[in-house]
Amino acid sequence: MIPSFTISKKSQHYLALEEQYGAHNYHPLPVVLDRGEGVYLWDVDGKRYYDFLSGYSAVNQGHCHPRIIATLIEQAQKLTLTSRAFYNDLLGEYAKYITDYFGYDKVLPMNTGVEAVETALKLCRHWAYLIKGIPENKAKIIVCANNFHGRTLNVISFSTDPTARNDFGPFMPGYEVIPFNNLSALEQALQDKNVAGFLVEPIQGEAGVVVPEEGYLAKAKQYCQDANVLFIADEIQTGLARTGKMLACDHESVRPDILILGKALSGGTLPISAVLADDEIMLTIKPGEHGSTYGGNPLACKVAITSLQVLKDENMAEHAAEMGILLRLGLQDLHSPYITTVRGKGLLNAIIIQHKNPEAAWDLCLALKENGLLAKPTHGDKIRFAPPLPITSGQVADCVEIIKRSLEQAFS
Ligand code: IF1
Repeated sequence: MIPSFTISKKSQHYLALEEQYGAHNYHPLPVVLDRGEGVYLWDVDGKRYYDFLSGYSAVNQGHCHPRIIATLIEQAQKLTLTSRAFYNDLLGEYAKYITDYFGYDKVLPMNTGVEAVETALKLCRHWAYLIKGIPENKAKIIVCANNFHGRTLNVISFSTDPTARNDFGPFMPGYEVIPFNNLSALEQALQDKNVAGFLVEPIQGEAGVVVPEEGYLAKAKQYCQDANVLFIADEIQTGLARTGKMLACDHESVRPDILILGKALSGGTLPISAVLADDEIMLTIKPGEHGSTYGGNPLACKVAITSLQVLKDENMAEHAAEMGILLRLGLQDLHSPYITTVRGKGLLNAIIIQHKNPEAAWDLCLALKENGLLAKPTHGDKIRFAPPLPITSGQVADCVEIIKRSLEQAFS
């Protein structure tokens, strides 16, 4: 059984405030955090934890990375927002930096991940009508079952998760859902001449870190190319060194036609997202056809440049690949009867818990919290293990030990 845990008076105060005055759209683990540094988080009582969620992969560089924070502070005291009604001295510099970094002609800067997904879908439809010549309002975009691309009404229109879409209708038409990691289903769907794009997560994060078979991405890209359909990669969670390469698509040398980034593009400091594409696609959107109040603001531009620089300067992709192997081996070597699967790439990993108690994954996360490691279940029986990328081999070993002890406590 999990050790009986108490919530301190101080923590209860914060939980009560959120309960009373905040929407109840989450069910967080009962821990109240007030400081983060590197791979660590501290709660209001000064207890230290390993962060094994990394803000859902928004904190790849580690909490409050000194170089990113220094840039944030310096620029925040100079100029934060001009709007796109005027030019500023950073958007052009950032646009050149990020397009050189990933090898695309242009970038369209947005804020949240789902805004970038919406932008990519609008670009895809525009390209379909203006370049490919699909009849007006006939463009179709293929997506995968168990996808997660955000929470807007358009994006949940193609979600297959009842919790994400029930009682939010009516939904946006123009999407076709096929099984993930199924090339014949994609080949079949691409027979339709009105297909404009294929939107896919290279690894399905929310679905529980579902890694497709080797070669899936490369073949999917080839099928799309043969059908004159845009391959759109949502790398919001898998990108920026998380899976052991700068992009998860790099594992198969796949170059998406439209690349979507978010989360760690700011190192966890503020919402920054980006859509990258070449001119044929990007220039279909003309002045006045798309925009955002904060998109491309000078503060975001400066922070994003530093966030990207840090990933390369500290070899975070290579390090994530090595630490991911250590973590998965450590978890497999536990030979726990309660862990049926250990899977992932780089430092995007998950375990699947098997136990008669339907709350087993939640109970394990409570035990992990008591033992100084923060993680959260996804879809019931899966627990994502995704620490910030600077984690050391010693810290990985320490965390495997914590997981071992917590399994014994939670399920003994
Ligand atoms: C929540 C999930 C993760 C994403 C991918 C787009 C977005 C996300 C691949 C939208 C965002 C976040 C959203 C947050 C929890 C978290 C999440 F559980 F929801 F699915 F990471 F797996 N594409 N994922 O993962 O980006 O608009 O949020 O910036 O909504 O609960 P956003």
